[in-house]
Amino acid sequence: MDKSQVIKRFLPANTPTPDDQAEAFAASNIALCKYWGKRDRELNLPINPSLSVSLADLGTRTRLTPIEGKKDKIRLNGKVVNGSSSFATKIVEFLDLFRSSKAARLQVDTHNSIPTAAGLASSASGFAALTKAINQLYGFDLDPAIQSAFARMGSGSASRSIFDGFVEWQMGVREDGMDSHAVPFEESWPEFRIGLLTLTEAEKTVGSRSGMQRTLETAHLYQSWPLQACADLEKLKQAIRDRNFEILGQTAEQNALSMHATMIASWPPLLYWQPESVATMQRIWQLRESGVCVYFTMDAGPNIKVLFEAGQQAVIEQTFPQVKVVSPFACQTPVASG
Ligand code: 2P0
Repeated sequence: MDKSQVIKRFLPANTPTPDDQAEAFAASNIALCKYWGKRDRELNLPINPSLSVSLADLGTRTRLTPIEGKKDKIRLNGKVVNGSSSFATKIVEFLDLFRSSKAARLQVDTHNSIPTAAGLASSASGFAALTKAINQLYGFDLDPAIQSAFARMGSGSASRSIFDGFVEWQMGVREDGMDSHAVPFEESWPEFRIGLLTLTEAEKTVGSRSGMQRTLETAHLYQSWPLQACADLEKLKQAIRDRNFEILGQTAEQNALSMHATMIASWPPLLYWQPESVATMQRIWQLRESGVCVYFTMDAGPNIKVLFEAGQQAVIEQTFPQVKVVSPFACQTPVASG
């Protein structure tokens, strides 16, 4: 099914007059149960459900302003982006899903607060912020679950970045994918910490999109992945309900290593690890042996995200002086009663 057909069913027949400006922020997210493999590449429908936690104020802020002229203008972190670059093309193609060919072109100003060197994908927060900004600009007033399904069509992991805190991306079963969207959890976990470790600046040679497709097509080991992901999702949900950090950490670490096992078993092999990645994993396992409750997760790159609770922050900062510690739930203020 074509994504423009799916989206158009939820929009007014004529593109509404846009506001003078719209601006939205979406946080980046780190999956504790990973998304790896698609059952539909046009709509980015996943083979397995996933679960993530958002990265507080690390993410993307995007402003849309209608302009005169025939072409959209894109700026990334204050710098003009070449209109024929893949970055600009992806944004314009996404905007076109929501407006008629006669509608005003837009100035798109997008700022990432994610340290680019940390190798954190900005496509998740990027497409989520863009979806929210489009929703505001045209006054669509779409339900957040629908915004999540739309953001997914830009990039799968963007479906999760529509929400904050712990988030499940339900895989869904419908052909049009409209039941494949994220759902936020009520639970928060103020002591939860994620340590971002930038281990190497080495460029990755294979992106997630083609990497997951290669794994699906060539790794026999991949057959077991959906089963493992579904089991891990349930364990993680229970661990969040129980605030059981050990079970959460164990499950997240094993899930990430299992995903990497399927990548390594692909052909040509996909090994995102660098020597520094392996040394860091071993350092974390040593810390754990010595009684520190610390785990890790990794995405399609060489860098490591350390998982721990506030009580372990001093020892983590001592062990990894370059770590950037994120508190996913620290900014949440309790809702005033009465
Ligand atoms: C995740 N990753 O769950 C997994 C773990 C990378 C490894 O979601 O093709 O950029 O745009 O749907 O969302 C990265 O995949 O891929 C990703 P597309 P996306 O965070």
